[in-house]
Amino acid sequence: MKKSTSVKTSLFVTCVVFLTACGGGSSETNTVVSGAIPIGIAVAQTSNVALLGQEQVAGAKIAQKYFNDKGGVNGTPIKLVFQDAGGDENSAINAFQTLINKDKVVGIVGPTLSQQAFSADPIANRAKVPVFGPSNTAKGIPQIGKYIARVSAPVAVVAPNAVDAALKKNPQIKKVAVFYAQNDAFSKSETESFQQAVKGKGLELVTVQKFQTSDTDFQSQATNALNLKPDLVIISGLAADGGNLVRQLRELGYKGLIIGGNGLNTSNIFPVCKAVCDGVMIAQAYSPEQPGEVNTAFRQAYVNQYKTEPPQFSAQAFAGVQVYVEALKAIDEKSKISETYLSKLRTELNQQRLIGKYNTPLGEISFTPEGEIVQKEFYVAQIKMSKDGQNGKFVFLK
Ligand code: 1QQ
Repeated sequence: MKKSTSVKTSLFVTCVVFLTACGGGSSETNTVVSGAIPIGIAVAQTSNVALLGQEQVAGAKIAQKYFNDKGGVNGTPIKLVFQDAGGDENSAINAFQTLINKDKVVGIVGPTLSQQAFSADPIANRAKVPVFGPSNTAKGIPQIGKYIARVSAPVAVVAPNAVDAALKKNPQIKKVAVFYAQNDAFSKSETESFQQAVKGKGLELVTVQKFQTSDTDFQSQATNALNLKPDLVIISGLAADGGNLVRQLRELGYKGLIIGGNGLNTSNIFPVCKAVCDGVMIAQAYSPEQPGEVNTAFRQAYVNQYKTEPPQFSAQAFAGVQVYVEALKAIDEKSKISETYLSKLRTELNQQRLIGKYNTPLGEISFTPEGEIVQKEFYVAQIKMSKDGQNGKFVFLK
């Protein structure tokens, strides 16, 4: 045992001194992690998408403190390395490349949008660096490659719950108008799931209206839809556009139920639609009431810091970091991480993470061999705003 370790160490030294002797690009990863174990977080810290991404930063940071306080990876702390993935594909690609090549992380949690994941994930996959999509819910994410998994349940599993809940609230619903952002992969995927659910319930899909995530004026689409007298509107877009669309539908006199998709799943839409955010229903892959020990600690830490209940995107980012930590512990128990080449560690981490069961704030989760999350519990919440539109909260429906 000892002998093979010292052979490995001397090979490592040789590679560092004579980089080229170790053969091209792969030599870069013939290094070992010394000190705190770097995990990359590549989510949106700027652009409109930061309305969603800032909740992910919060969740990841709480996870870092929680697990390091508990001893990290068998005594070695983790160190989150943040690179801003912005709101578009290029920013996500740059963040991934920096994390992979410069920061030499063992794995990545990111990016925020599926639209970004379809461009950035193949880069990590080729570099053999594991990725957890923390909020990538479009169809096809784990199928991007062997190194791509997600902790965010797909739209096909989550979205239909909101349609069921809307029908429970108002069994008279017959006509449904659907809106979606046609320049966003997640929105296109989610609207498919919503439209299927609507048809599956025998409801009439009276119109499908398209917009762009960069739009601020929805008058023509909203008017077109409202002329058809829908009694349910379903929106698949992101926070800023989605919030504006909700507001304009109400300003045009729409009184029926509105379902917002996952892109509206943040209190950061409250300043956009203010009082008329009230009543919007959104399916959830997380509930603050989840009774497990880890969620209780996560919830407490979040409430202490932010004075409000933790949102789904924070819980999912926490779960991504958690699974890495627990998988790293399992690896380290078999052979010391501090003596394992980074390239080998990344591959082992990719395999190990898919094997375990994890008690996370999302409840117990595990993964299919392809990297799809297996999660048991889903919820639906409805936004409740104060009369003046200054404060709001997500009320979970029974
Ligand atoms: C995706 C999403 C986003 C709305 C999460 C922030 O679900 O892009 O897949």
